[in-house]
Amino acid sequence: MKKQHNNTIIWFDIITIFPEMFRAISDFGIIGRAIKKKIIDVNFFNPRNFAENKYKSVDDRPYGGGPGMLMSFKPLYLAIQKSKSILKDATVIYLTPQGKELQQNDLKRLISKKKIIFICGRYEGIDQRIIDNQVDEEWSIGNYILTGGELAAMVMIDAISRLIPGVIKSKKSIEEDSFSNNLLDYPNYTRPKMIQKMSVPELLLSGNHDQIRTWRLKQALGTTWIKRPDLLEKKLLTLEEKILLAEFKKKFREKNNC
Ligand code: 4HQ
Repeated sequence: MKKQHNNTIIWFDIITIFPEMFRAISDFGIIGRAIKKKIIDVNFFNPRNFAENKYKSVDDRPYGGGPGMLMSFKPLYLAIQKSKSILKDATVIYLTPQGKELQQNDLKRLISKKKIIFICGRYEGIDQRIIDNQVDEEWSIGNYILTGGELAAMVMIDAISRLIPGVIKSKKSIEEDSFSNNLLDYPNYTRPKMIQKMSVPELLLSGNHDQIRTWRLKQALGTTWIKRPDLLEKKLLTLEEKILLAEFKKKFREKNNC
Protein backbone atom coordinates (compact mmCIF):
# COMPACT_ATOMS: atom_id res chain seq x y z
CA MET A 1 0.00 0.00 0.00
CA LYS A 2 1.19 3.49 -0.87
CA LYS A 3 2.11 5.83 1.94
CA GLN A 4 -0.43 8.61 2.38
CA HIS A 5 1.71 11.73 2.22
CA ASN A 6 1.01 14.24 4.97
CA ASN A 7 1.06 17.33 2.71
CA THR A 8 -1.61 15.79 0.56
CA ILE A 9 -4.80 17.79 0.54
CA ILE A 10 -7.03 15.60 -1.56
CA TRP A 11 -7.12 11.93 -2.53
CA PHE A 12 -8.74 10.79 -5.73
CA ASP A 13 -9.32 7.09 -6.40
CA ILE A 14 -10.53 6.22 -9.85
CA ILE A 15 -12.38 3.08 -10.86
CA THR A 16 -11.74 2.66 -14.58
CA ILE A 17 -10.88 0.05 -17.18
CA PHE A 18 -8.76 2.73 -18.94
CA PRO A 19 -6.41 4.21 -16.32
CA GLU A 20 -3.95 5.25 -19.05
CA MET A 21 -6.43 7.89 -20.24
CA PHE A 22 -5.71 9.86 -17.07
CA ARG A 23 -2.19 10.63 -18.29
CA ALA A 24 -3.92 13.49 -20.08
CA ILE A 25 -4.04 15.27 -16.73
CA SER A 26 -1.46 13.43 -14.59
CA ASP A 27 1.46 13.94 -16.99
CA PHE A 28 0.96 17.56 -18.00
CA GLY A 29 0.68 21.10 -16.72
CA ILE A 30 -0.62 22.31 -13.43
CA ILE A 31 -2.31 19.11 -12.27
CA GLY A 32 0.76 17.07 -13.26
CA ARG A 33 2.91 19.31 -11.08
CA ALA A 34 0.47 19.14 -8.15
CA ILE A 35 0.58 15.32 -8.28
CA LYS A 36 4.42 15.37 -8.37
CA LYS A 37 4.40 17.73 -5.39
CA LYS A 38 2.01 15.28 -3.67
CA ILE A 39 -0.60 17.97 -3.04
CA ILE A 40 -2.96 15.66 -4.91
CA ASP A 41 -2.86 11.87 -4.76
CA VAL A 42 -4.37 9.76 -7.54
CA ASN A 43 -4.77 5.97 -7.53
CA PHE A 44 -6.47 3.59 -9.93
CA PHE A 45 -8.51 0.44 -9.51
CA ASN A 46 -9.16 -1.45 -12.71
CA PRO A 47 -12.19 -3.76 -12.73
CA ARG A 48 -10.28 -5.84 -15.31
CA ASN A 49 -7.91 -6.91 -12.51
CA PHE A 50 -10.89 -8.17 -10.50
CA ALA A 51 -12.45 -10.18 -13.34
CA GLU A 52 -12.33 -13.83 -12.41
CA ASN A 53 -13.51 -15.36 -15.64
CA LYS A 54 -11.14 -16.87 -18.19
CA TYR A 55 -11.52 -13.97 -20.65
CA LYS A 56 -11.25 -11.26 -17.98
CA SER A 57 -14.36 -9.74 -19.49
CA VAL A 58 -15.76 -6.63 -17.82
CA ASP A 59 -19.02 -6.29 -19.77
CA ASP A 60 -22.30 -8.14 -19.60
CA ARG A 61 -25.74 -8.15 -21.26
CA PRO A 62 -28.63 -6.19 -19.73
CA TYR A 63 -31.58 -8.16 -18.29
CA GLY A 64 -34.68 -7.47 -20.34
CA GLY A 65 -32.68 -7.32 -23.53
CA GLY A 66 -32.02 -4.34 -25.74
CA PRO A 67 -28.95 -3.05 -27.50
CA GLY A 68 -25.58 -2.51 -25.87
CA MET A 69 -23.79 -3.90 -22.86
CA LEU A 70 -23.33 -2.92 -19.23
CA MET A 71 -20.28 -3.19 -17.01
CA SER A 72 -20.28 -6.56 -15.23
CA PHE A 73 -21.42 -6.29 -11.64
CA LYS A 74 -18.75 -8.36 -9.90
CA PRO A 75 -15.42 -6.90 -11.15
CA LEU A 76 -16.77 -3.37 -10.76
CA TYR A 77 -18.09 -4.11 -7.27
CA LEU A 78 -14.78 -5.68 -6.17
CA ALA A 79 -12.76 -2.73 -7.51
CA ILE A 80 -14.98 -0.31 -5.57
CA GLN A 81 -14.63 -2.37 -2.35
CA LYS A 82 -10.84 -2.44 -2.72
CA SER A 83 -10.72 1.33 -3.19
CA LYS A 84 -13.08 1.93 -0.24
CA SER A 85 -10.96 -0.30 2.00
CA ILE A 86 -7.93 1.92 1.35
CA LEU A 87 -9.61 5.32 1.09
CA LYS A 88 -11.78 5.09 4.21
CA ASP A 89 -14.87 7.34 4.42
CA ALA A 90 -14.43 8.55 0.84
CA THR A 91 -17.32 10.10 -1.08
CA VAL A 92 -18.21 7.92 -4.06
CA ILE A 93 -19.16 9.78 -7.22
CA TYR A 94 -20.65 8.22 -10.34
CA LEU A 95 -20.33 10.23 -13.56
CA THR A 96 -23.52 10.07 -15.59
CA PRO A 97 -25.79 12.30 -17.68
CA GLN A 98 -28.44 11.46 -15.02
CA GLY A 99 -26.41 13.32 -12.38
CA LYS A 100 -26.62 16.93 -11.24
CA GLU A 101 -25.01 19.21 -13.79
CA LEU A 102 -21.67 20.41 -12.37
CA GLN A 103 -21.33 24.16 -11.80
CA GLN A 104 -18.32 26.18 -10.58
CA ASN A 105 -20.25 26.79 -7.33
CA ASP A 106 -20.43 23.07 -6.50
CA LEU A 107 -16.65 22.67 -6.46
CA LYS A 108 -16.10 24.35 -3.07
CA ARG A 109 -18.11 21.69 -1.27
CA LEU A 110 -16.41 18.91 -3.23
CA ILE A 111 -12.90 20.06 -2.17
CA SER A 112 -13.88 19.76 1.47
CA LYS A 113 -14.58 16.06 0.89
CA LYS A 114 -10.80 15.32 0.92
CA LYS A 115 -11.30 11.75 -0.36
CA ILE A 116 -13.24 11.07 -3.53
CA ILE A 117 -13.75 7.84 -5.45
CA PHE A 118 -14.84 8.33 -9.06
CA ILE A 119 -16.60 5.49 -10.84
CA CYS A 120 -16.11 5.69 -14.62
CA GLY A 121 -18.72 3.70 -16.49
CA ARG A 122 -18.26 2.35 -20.02
CA TYR A 123 -20.78 0.88 -22.48
CA GLU A 124 -24.40 1.76 -21.57
CA GLY A 125 -23.54 2.18 -17.90
CA ILE A 126 -23.59 0.21 -14.65
CA ASP A 127 -26.01 -1.99 -12.68
CA GLN A 128 -28.57 0.11 -10.76
CA ARG A 129 -27.76 -1.81 -7.56
CA ILE A 130 -24.25 -0.31 -7.59
CA ILE A 131 -25.76 3.17 -7.90
CA ASP A 132 -28.26 2.49 -5.11
CA ASN A 133 -25.84 0.93 -2.63
CA GLN A 134 -22.31 2.11 -3.41
CA VAL A 135 -22.68 5.62 -4.83
CA ASP A 136 -23.07 8.78 -2.72
CA GLU A 137 -23.46 11.38 -5.47
CA GLU A 138 -24.22 11.36 -9.20
CA TRP A 139 -22.71 14.19 -11.27
CA SER A 140 -22.95 15.14 -14.94
CA ILE A 141 -20.51 17.47 -16.70
CA GLY A 142 -23.12 18.50 -19.27
CA ASN A 143 -26.02 17.52 -21.46
CA TYR A 144 -24.27 15.37 -24.03
CA ILE A 145 -23.27 11.71 -24.19
CA LEU A 146 -19.67 10.55 -23.79
CA THR A 147 -18.33 7.05 -24.52
CA GLY A 148 -17.24 6.70 -20.90
CA GLY A 149 -17.01 8.47 -17.58
CA GLU A 150 -13.22 8.95 -17.78
CA LEU A 151 -13.29 12.34 -19.51
CA ALA A 152 -15.99 13.51 -17.10
CA ALA A 153 -13.89 12.40 -14.09
CA MET A 154 -10.88 14.23 -15.52
CA VAL A 155 -12.95 17.38 -15.94
CA MET A 156 -14.05 17.17 -12.30
CA ILE A 157 -10.54 16.42 -11.01
CA ASP A 158 -9.10 19.30 -13.02
CA ALA A 159 -11.74 21.80 -11.91
CA ILE A 160 -11.55 20.74 -8.22
CA SER A 161 -7.74 20.56 -8.08
CA ARG A 162 -7.03 24.04 -9.42
CA LEU A 163 -8.94 25.50 -6.45
CA ILE A 164 -6.68 23.80 -3.90
CA PRO A 165 -4.21 26.22 -2.28
CA GLY A 166 -0.74 25.78 -3.80
CA VAL A 167 -1.90 24.13 -7.01
CA ILE A 168 -2.13 27.41 -8.91
CA LYS A 169 0.64 29.81 -7.97
CA SER A 170 -1.29 33.07 -8.16
CA LYS A 171 -4.27 33.27 -5.84
CA LYS A 172 -5.45 36.39 -7.69
CA SER A 173 -5.87 34.48 -10.91
CA ILE A 174 -8.39 32.20 -9.20
CA GLU A 175 -10.25 35.05 -7.52
CA GLU A 176 -10.52 36.91 -10.81
CA ASP A 177 -11.74 33.93 -12.84
CA SER A 178 -14.94 33.99 -14.79
CA PHE A 179 -17.74 32.79 -12.52
CA SER A 180 -16.01 33.60 -9.24
CA ASN A 181 -17.96 36.87 -9.52
CA ASN A 182 -20.66 35.31 -11.75
CA LEU A 183 -19.45 37.39 -14.72
CA LEU A 184 -17.57 36.44 -17.86
CA ASP A 185 -13.98 37.61 -18.30
CA TYR A 186 -13.13 41.07 -19.54
CA PRO A 187 -11.03 41.13 -22.76
CA ASN A 188 -7.26 40.74 -22.32
CA TYR A 189 -4.36 42.05 -24.37
CA THR A 190 -0.63 41.37 -24.43
CA ARG A 191 2.32 42.57 -26.52
CA PRO A 192 2.69 44.02 -29.07
CA LYS A 193 0.81 47.31 -28.69
CA MET A 194 -0.04 47.34 -32.37
CA ILE A 195 -0.41 44.33 -34.64
CA GLN A 196 -2.03 44.08 -38.09
CA LYS A 197 -3.36 47.61 -37.56
CA MET A 198 -5.10 46.54 -34.33
CA SER A 199 -4.23 48.44 -31.18
CA VAL A 200 -4.61 47.78 -27.47
CA PRO A 201 -7.25 49.95 -25.70
CA GLU A 202 -5.31 53.10 -24.72
CA LEU A 203 -6.60 53.02 -21.15
CA LEU A 204 -4.77 49.74 -20.40
CA LEU A 205 -1.45 51.45 -21.18
CA SER A 206 -2.19 54.41 -18.91
CA GLY A 207 -1.05 52.86 -15.64
CA ASN A 208 -4.13 54.32 -13.94
CA HIS A 209 -5.20 51.26 -11.98
CA ASP A 210 -8.47 52.72 -10.79
CA GLN A 211 -9.59 53.49 -14.33
CA ILE A 212 -8.39 50.08 -15.49
CA ARG A 213 -10.41 48.33 -12.80
CA THR A 214 -13.54 50.27 -13.76
CA TRP A 215 -13.01 49.61 -17.48
CA ARG A 216 -12.55 45.88 -16.89
CA LEU A 217 -15.63 45.66 -14.70
CA LYS A 218 -17.67 47.47 -17.37
CA GLN A 219 -16.37 45.13 -20.10
CA ALA A 220 -17.10 42.06 -17.96
CA LEU A 221 -20.66 43.27 -17.36
CA GLY A 222 -21.09 44.12 -21.05
CA THR A 223 -19.79 40.80 -22.41
CA THR A 224 -21.94 38.92 -19.94
CA TRP A 225 -24.99 40.95 -21.01
CA ILE A 226 -24.29 40.13 -24.68
CA LYS A 227 -23.19 36.49 -24.40
CA ARG A 228 -24.75 35.14 -21.21
CA PRO A 229 -27.73 37.29 -20.16
CA ASP A 230 -28.90 34.32 -18.04
CA LEU A 231 -25.94 34.89 -15.70
CA LEU A 232 -26.82 38.56 -15.23
CA GLU A 233 -30.41 37.75 -14.33
CA LYS A 234 -29.18 35.70 -11.37
CA LYS A 235 -26.75 38.37 -10.15
CA LEU A 236 -27.46 41.28 -7.81
CA LEU A 237 -25.70 44.37 -9.18
CA THR A 238 -24.19 47.10 -7.04
CA LEU A 239 -25.04 50.69 -7.90
CA GLU A 240 -21.65 51.09 -9.60
CA GLU A 241 -22.24 47.96 -11.67
CA LYS A 242 -25.72 49.15 -12.71
CA ILE A 243 -24.31 52.47 -13.90
CA LEU A 244 -21.42 50.85 -15.78
CA LEU A 245 -23.73 48.35 -17.49
CA ALA A 246 -26.16 51.14 -18.46
CA GLU A 247 -23.26 53.07 -20.03
CA PHE A 248 -22.11 49.95 -21.87
CA LYS A 249 -25.60 49.25 -23.22
CA LYS A 250 -26.07 52.84 -24.39
CA LYS A 251 -22.80 52.84 -26.34
CA PHE A 252 -23.49 49.35 -27.71
CA ARG A 253 -26.96 50.38 -28.95
CA GLU A 254 -25.60 53.56 -30.55
CA LYS A 255 -22.94 51.54 -32.39
CA ASN A 256 -25.39 48.85 -33.57
CA ASN A 257 -28.49 51.08 -34.10
CA CYS A 258 -30.71 49.02 -31.83
N1 4HQ B 1 -21.33 9.35 -19.68
N2 4HQ B 1 -21.32 13.58 -17.58
C1 4HQ B 1 -22.18 7.15 -20.35
C2 4HQ B 1 -21.58 10.72 -19.81
C3 4HQ B 1 -21.33 11.69 -18.72
C4 4HQ B 1 -21.69 13.05 -18.75
C5 4HQ B 1 -20.66 8.73 -18.55
C6 4HQ B 1 -21.68 8.49 -20.78
C7 4HQ B 1 -21.18 7.37 -18.19
C8 4HQ B 1 -21.78 5.19 -19.01
N3 4HQ B 1 -20.77 11.49 -17.55
N4 4HQ B 1 -21.33 6.52 -19.36
N5 4HQ B 1 -22.30 13.72 -19.72
O1 4HQ B 1 -22.02 11.12 -20.85
O2 4HQ B 1 -20.76 12.62 -16.85
